[in-house]
Amino acid sequence: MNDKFLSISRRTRSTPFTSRVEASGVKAYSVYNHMLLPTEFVNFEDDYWHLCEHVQVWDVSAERQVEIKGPDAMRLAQLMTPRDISSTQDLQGKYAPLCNEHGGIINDPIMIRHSAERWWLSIADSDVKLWAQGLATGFGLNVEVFEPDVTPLAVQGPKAEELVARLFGESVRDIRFFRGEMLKFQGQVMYVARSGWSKQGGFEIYLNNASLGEALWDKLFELGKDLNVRAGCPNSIERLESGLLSLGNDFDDSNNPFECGLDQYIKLDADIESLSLPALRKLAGQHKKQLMGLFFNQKITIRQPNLTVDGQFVGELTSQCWSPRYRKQLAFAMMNRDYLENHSTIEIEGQIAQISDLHFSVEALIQRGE
Ligand code: THG
Repeated sequence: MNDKFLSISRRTRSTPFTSRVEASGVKAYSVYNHMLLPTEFVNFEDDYWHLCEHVQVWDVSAERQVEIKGPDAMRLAQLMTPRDISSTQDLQGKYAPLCNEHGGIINDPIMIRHSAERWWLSIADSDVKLWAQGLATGFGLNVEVFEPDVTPLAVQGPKAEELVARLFGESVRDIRFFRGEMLKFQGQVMYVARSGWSKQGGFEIYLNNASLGEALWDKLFELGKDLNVRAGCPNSIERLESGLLSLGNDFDDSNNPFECGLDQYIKLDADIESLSLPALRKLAGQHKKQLMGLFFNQKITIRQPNLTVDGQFVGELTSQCWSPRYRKQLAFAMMNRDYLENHSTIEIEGQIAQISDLHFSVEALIQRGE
């Protein structure tokens, strides 16, 4: 599909960093949570190599926060997810699927605990605020649910720690994965965590005062000049290589966490009040589909998402990219488990793909010299 222009209005929200993103030469946007999300700067491959070698600043404001505040905040947060979040520490984040009463996935946010009575859900692209408000009303909970003035800015790449340490001080080096600290920029105290939607390492700065957006961006670029800092964005090559899933692309509320390989984030025997756990206990092991990785030894753009063998539907392609590092075409596909039982390859448009888990067993790829 050719790229088309996007009409931007208050409904398609810009961010506190949009002026700087534009000045950095953004090539394309997506709309995510009704907000602009940059998707490309130089080009996917160039952006990819730069991310893997240097440091990038990403405007991920579109990862909106849904704040749950009040005496029943902990109860509502736990109702929403089948992950046991009872042991989460203050300023800790947990990646957790949110599921409905049938086990379907509503969203896959990072759930951040500020205190038992104050949680942020740092959401992927679906209207979690409405869902949470509906649950709060239905269950008669004493909470407020709203979207605060918070816009995450991610700093990602091997030199991210150095850049964030220059901005906030050496203490950031001690922050562990998915933990955070309250740190100060121009007198404003904000949440800074070691996280981000890449596996190149880095931090996310949850700016909580939109009027400081341009100053924060400019400071990072001033401090990062000799680190070759550039504007970037979640990169589809890096995220496929890293096995990071994208709601709306790879799965939606017609899928359950077992189908998506998110079993590890669910505790079926937990003694918790979770809306989806009763359904998920029944679904465990019964799922008919499984999200898998596919890789081809040659470049191929698959145009038809429905995968068939001898006229039979066996799966659906959900994401694909060319990996310049492994020189493979990578894809994710929601495959019928029947097919997976006795096949480890599939022929698509005349080319054979190996079927792997979501992490592409990258070491195995290298060892096999494929
Ligand atoms: N950062 C913040 N908010 C977000 C995202 C983010 N909201 C939308 C989207 N990304 C949510 N989805 C994910 C998916 C994966 C991860 C984070 C958010 C992730 N996963 C690690 C992994 O798969 O290895 C670790 C998960 C774990 O084991 O705890 O980081 O990126 N603020």
